[in-house]
Amino acid sequence: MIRPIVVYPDKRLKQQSKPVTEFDETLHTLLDDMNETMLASNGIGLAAIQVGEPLRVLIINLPDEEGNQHPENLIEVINPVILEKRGSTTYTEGCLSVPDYYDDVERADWIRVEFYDRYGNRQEIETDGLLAIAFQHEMDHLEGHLFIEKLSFLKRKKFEKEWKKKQKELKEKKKK
Ligand code: Y12
Ligand code: CO
Repeated sequence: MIRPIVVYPDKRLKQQSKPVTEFDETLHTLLDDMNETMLASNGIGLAAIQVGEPLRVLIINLPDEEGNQHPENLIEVINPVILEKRGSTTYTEGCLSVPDYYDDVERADWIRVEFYDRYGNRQEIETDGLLAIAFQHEMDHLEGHLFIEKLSFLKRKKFEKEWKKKQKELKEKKKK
């Protein structure tokens, strides 16, 4: 089932997500719904809080060179912890909870992460490039942080101004 995506500035996005304790059917349904929701919105990553569930759950599915996403590339990540990180890289990020806004964000270039799969099995991954960026972006959601918080003061001010203008325009359009 596709679930509605929580959009900025909804307060729920500031919530700290809680660890998963039960690797049961409810969790599996959440993961399946998140995947359906992410694919329907052309996303490559999604955290549970973005569908209103304050749990430490996220999914990532990076597209191939042709831009296609494959089910076998889906990574389901539960209770992740970054064990090690190195270097720095900058990438123009976007977020389904901040639609139609993209900006450069600096993050670690390489990370080692521990997490659990949907059955409660411990996993470890060492990764760099886009996958490392996606992990860090989605893990920020678990702490109640969005990529726009990493913008410079001036860029953030410009974003807020543009965002308010867009919301106003959308409101006016709905009235008609
Ligand atoms: C690198 C950078 C950021 C991430 C986090 C995951 N981000 C996304 O999945 C963003 C998806 C997104 C999709 C949009 O929709 C379309 O392109 C049709 C979009 O545009 C609108 O909503 C209008 C914005 C963001 C992982 C790796
Ligand atoms: Co996001």
